Amino acid sequence: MRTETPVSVQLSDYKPYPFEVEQVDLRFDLDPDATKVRSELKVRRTGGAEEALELDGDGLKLLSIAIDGTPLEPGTYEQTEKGLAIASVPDAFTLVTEVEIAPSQNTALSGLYMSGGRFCSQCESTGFRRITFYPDRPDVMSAFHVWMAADKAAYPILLSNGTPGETGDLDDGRHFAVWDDPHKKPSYLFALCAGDYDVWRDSFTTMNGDEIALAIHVDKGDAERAAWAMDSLKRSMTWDEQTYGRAYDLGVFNIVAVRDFNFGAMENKGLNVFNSAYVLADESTATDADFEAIESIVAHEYFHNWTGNRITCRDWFQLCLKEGLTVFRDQNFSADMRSRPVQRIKDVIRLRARQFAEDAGPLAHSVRPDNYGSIDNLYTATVYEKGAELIGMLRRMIGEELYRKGTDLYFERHDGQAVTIEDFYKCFEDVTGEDFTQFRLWYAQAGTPEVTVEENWKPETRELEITLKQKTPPTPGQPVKKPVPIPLEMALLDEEGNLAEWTTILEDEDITLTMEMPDSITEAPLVSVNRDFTAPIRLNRSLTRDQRLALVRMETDPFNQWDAVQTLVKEEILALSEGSQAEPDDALVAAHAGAIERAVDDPARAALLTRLPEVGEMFLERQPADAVTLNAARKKLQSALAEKLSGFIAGTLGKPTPEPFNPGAEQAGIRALRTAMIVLLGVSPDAASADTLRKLYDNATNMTERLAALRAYTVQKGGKANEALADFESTWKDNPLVMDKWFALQATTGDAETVKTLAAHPAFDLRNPNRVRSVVAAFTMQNLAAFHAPDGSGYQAVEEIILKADKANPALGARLLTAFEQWRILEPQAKAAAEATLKRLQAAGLSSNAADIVARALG
Ligand code: 0A1
Ligand code: ZN
Repeated sequence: MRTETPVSVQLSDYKPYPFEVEQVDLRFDLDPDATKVRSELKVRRTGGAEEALELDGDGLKLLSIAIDGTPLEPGTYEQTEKGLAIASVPDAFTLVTEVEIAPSQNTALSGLYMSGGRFCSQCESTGFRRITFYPDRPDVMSAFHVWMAADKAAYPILLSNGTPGETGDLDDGRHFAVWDDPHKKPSYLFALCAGDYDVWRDSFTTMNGDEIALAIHVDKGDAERAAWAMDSLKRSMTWDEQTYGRAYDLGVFNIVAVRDFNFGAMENKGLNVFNSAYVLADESTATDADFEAIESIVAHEYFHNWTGNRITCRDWFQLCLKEGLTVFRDQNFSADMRSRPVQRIKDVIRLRARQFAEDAGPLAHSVRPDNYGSIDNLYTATVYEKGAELIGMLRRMIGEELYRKGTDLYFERHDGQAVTIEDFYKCFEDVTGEDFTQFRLWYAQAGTPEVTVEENWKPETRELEITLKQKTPPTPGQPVKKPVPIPLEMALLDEEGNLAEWTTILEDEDITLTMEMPDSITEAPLVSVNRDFTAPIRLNRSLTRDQRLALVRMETDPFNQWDAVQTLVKEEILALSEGSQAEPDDALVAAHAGAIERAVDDPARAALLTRLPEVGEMFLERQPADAVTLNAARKKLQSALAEKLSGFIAGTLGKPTPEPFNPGAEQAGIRALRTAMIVLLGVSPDAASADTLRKLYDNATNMTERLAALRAYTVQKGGKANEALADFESTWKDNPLVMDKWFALQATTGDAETVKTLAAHPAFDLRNPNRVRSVVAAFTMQNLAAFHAPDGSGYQAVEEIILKADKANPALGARLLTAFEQWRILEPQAKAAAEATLKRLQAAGLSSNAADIVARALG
């Protein structure tokens, strides 16, 4: 196989499609090996008379083609690998094509494919062209009418977008169903699912009084495990009405859970398709993290109905228009359902871990890029998470009221349209009278701005001068950056609390603020910067350890209080890893432990305070990065913390876990603190801790604690934990989602040999993305010391698996390869081994998606 790097697509090349598709009629004759798709398109010319009709098509077997009932003669149309072109067409006409596809052969999971013996589709972003010939671009919106037929016994439930119409029986044991979607939509939102499911049903009455039938379709026997997803859906529907004034707009809302899926879920109009990992949950099989993820992903897909579906993207460069805004909406939903400060901390952890790393490496790109090689590779932390941060900054700068006015105007002005980031910001310019030209630089410039804070206290005048400077580092293709507007919530603190609070918008390269203190203030107050993480930046401050300790004590902002601990701990791990300090500083460990103990009344926050920055986060701080040394230093500090907290750990775990189980925030917070203590037990020098962990594992009443105990026990006992791992496997071998956790647990705590053993396990399945990710992504993203082992063993362990996965499923292969994005900043041995691996992969032949990642990584 030859590696082909994709040709770059440019935003500046955008041209409107020269035709309108007024109506799409699709007829599916479903068969796993030979599905026939008949498409009837009512087309009207909107561009120049000379324009040819060009349709996308990928891997389709064309059976027939006709315009206005007349079959096209060979030579009057051209069929290529990319689609179909008809040079001469009338101004208004009906085009009918018939094609054949083989869903059972579709391992890429894009287009129409089989999963667990059922038909399932995935069309974002370019899957529809694998189903039929069509202008497969988001700015072509049309009304879809679908007729489908399938074997009735094997596929009793037939679903598509919109509302159900006629159904009936056909010859040969087949049956049919009709679906009509009254809302015009782009092809990427088309969906079709057919199979035998168990269904969890409910209903919802909208604020307009409309009754909506809700249904979640899952594997046989799993219906009750969809109850939490259903509950989350109803709360999302209420929240969108109350917060954004948006009601649902069809009589039915269907969700289908599938085992084989490339992403988390997909917002197809009226028929969301979910990775089953984000639908199914109960206390014995799912962790609190799973319950939380289900809640937020169900909300995310539901919110897309307005931000993505009713108003969509003009082209894929505008992906952040729907994704950044929808992530921002789901984050705020979660904050309202749970705890706002805790949600903020979790969002920032995710942003720093994934997006900051992306921004600092060879795959860096702007939130709204102006070119891309492969669209599948644009579903990134930058587009999603940084995109959400930008909406958050916008809201903070204009205030909640004007933000709501702006979104109201956006929904009113652009309903039914495919638009751009500029269209979105024009709405906010119109309601505020402000100019967002400079703010939009955030969308165009890649890289994380670094803000340096300098403080100068003048005791004689009691003036504090604060200088803020911004600099965005160069990124591939963008050597020089302009200043962006950075809203920074700030405060001055002393032992009594806040002396002052304000917001500064740093618009230029630097700014100096002078604060005059009253007579009573004789010492320099502490400055609290970027409270609540108002801007997605990196802060650069040279504070003494005493000042950092004082910040931990005095911070009044919950986010910054947590972050002060993180910074302190990060510095300590770096010092330990660099050998400038042999053992953890006792005063620091005591301060850390004290902060945790003081937060005990808010257990979710206390749990977050026990967290030590991950190895990957420290890669950004000191380079070249040595994962092995950093990991050892981190563990040393974690052990010292465990020792210091031994009484607190025993006290926390000595209390019974809350019963009966409830997945809500209150109980989840208590379990979060308990599992944080279990993690610490796993690294505790106390000889009895292994026995305690084994008991916690055996006696756990929920998966959150059972899994945490098994993991900590594995960390503590190493190879001697096999018996417990075998016990878990024999209990859960028939539950794929729980077995994914079993694979991931070992991949994140073991080494290269562990990965090889897991890949040879009979239940390892290269065709199932969840299973592949549970071994490969878990190892490469959450076990950096083993993945970046200087002898290259970690790279070797995943190389073959990635190559094979990529052959079957390019989207999966490409995503797994992003783990190599930090290779350039590694210590010399790992760096050389990573480079050699990337070059070998490139030479071995990759899909064009994967080749795009590797070419940019090697860049
Ligand atoms: N729009 C979905 C994400 C998604 C993107 C691509 C997919 O297949 C290639 C699937 C899902 C979301 O934001 O949830
Ligand atoms: Zn989305």
